[in-house]
Amino acid sequence: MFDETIAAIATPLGQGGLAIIRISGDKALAIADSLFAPGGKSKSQLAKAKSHTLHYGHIVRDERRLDEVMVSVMKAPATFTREDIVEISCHGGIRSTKAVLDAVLDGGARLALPGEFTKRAFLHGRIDLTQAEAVADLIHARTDLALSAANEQLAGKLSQRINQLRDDLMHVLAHVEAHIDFPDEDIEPDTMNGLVAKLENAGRFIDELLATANEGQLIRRGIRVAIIGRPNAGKSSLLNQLLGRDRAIVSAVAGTTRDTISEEAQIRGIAVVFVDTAGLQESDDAIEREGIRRSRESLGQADIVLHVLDASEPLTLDDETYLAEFADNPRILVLNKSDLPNQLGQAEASGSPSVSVSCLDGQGVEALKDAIRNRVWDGEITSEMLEVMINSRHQEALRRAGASLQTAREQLRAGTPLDLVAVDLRIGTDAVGEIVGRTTTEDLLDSIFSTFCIGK
Ligand SMILES: Nc1nc2c(ncn2[C@@H]2O[C@H](COP(=O)(O)OP(=O)(O)OP(=O)(O)O)[C@@H](O)[C@H]2O)c(=O)[nH]1
Ligand SMILES: [Mg+2]
Repeated sequence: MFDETIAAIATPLGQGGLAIIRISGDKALAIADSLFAPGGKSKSQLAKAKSHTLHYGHIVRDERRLDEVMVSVMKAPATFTREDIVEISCHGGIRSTKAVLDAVLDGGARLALPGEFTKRAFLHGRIDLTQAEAVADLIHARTDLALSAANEQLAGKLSQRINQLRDDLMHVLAHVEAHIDFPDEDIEPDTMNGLVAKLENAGRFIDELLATANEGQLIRRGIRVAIIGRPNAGKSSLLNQLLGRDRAIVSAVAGTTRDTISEEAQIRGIAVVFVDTAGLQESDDAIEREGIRRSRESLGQADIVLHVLDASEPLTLDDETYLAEFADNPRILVLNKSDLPNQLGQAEASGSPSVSVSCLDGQGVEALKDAIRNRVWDGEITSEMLEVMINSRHQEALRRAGASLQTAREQLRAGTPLDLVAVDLRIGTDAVGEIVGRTTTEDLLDSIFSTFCIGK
């Protein structure tokens, strides 16, 4: 299918214990043999070796040893790309790894594009498109939940459901198309009811899948949480508490934090980027103004706002301004300094949950973590949920499919000519097929695989 043999360094660039150079394609074995001097007792060529075997030796170029290596030989078709694959494990130095890669490229391989190994695995039918995406999700997973979801998708849990859906739709389409050829024959009422029921089931199923989109985004991408409040309320102290380490400078001087500070933590299984801000008050100072601009910017990107109030003091005008300003944001009021006598009373803010904490001794911080988690996702995260977590590409395709299938269903009921019904049915079926990659375009594949790393 592909003429070119591709190669890339599959491990991160840098100094490490090992680095792996991956070669895939018809010439993989020949190229490796042209560079490989077997060591130890074995003198046999890699091309003659059994599949899935490991070989010790040296990479030699112009009679100069570049590196002492282990070479794995994996012959088509039982490989990741379904092509011959050779993987050279070198010492993980930047220079030596580059030298081995250069030798492989000069030997006739081409440098692989991002995700090109996985793309070949897809184009050769080894995995479908949702599984290819799961490979990227797996690499990028930042939490255990994201990892589990990626593993389920890689195992084909989502594919199975999508393929079943597509089969059902193909069945309806085949019926409808068969009757287009015999316009004198009406579809029997019973059959017609059966077809409409199938489309109704498909619509319900699509809605169920669509309902997992938010969770999917949340698990894969995590959320951003901005910490705001007037100077000295304890924003930086709260950041440090949530991270469990001393990240931001805390002091009794108002206006300590002038830049925005973002750090990621895992909160109840969700990746959360916390952004400590510099406050929002008017200022004449140029640096402070820039800090305020950045605070506003991070507020715009935040999924949740943590509004910190100093509960040891009565509510100030600034507090009230911010309370009013962020009334429409998903927010949690953090009543800080609970170790001191309360002067604030219960902060009034309709609909916003509030949590009392002390950043001095950590009291209430665990309850705040629960509140953050519940603000974005109230309910259990079950293992069934992790099995299907659609991403935004799947969501978009399912929406299109849902709309076309609904039209087709209404037309079918209304007795619209079947050739018209078939058009919408086909659009819907194709949209479902896009998810697993039965129907694709080069643009779609490019947009998916370009997000991969080189060597994957
Ligand atoms: N007693 C008590 N003091 C606290 C608590 N949290 C913070 N403080 C103190 O409040 C002062 C301000 O804390 P910061 O965390 O620097 O407050 P901030 O909101 O980041 O302040 P700016 O960066 O200046 O806007 C420091 O002296 C902290 O030690 C708390 O829960 N209890
Ligand atoms: Mg601060």
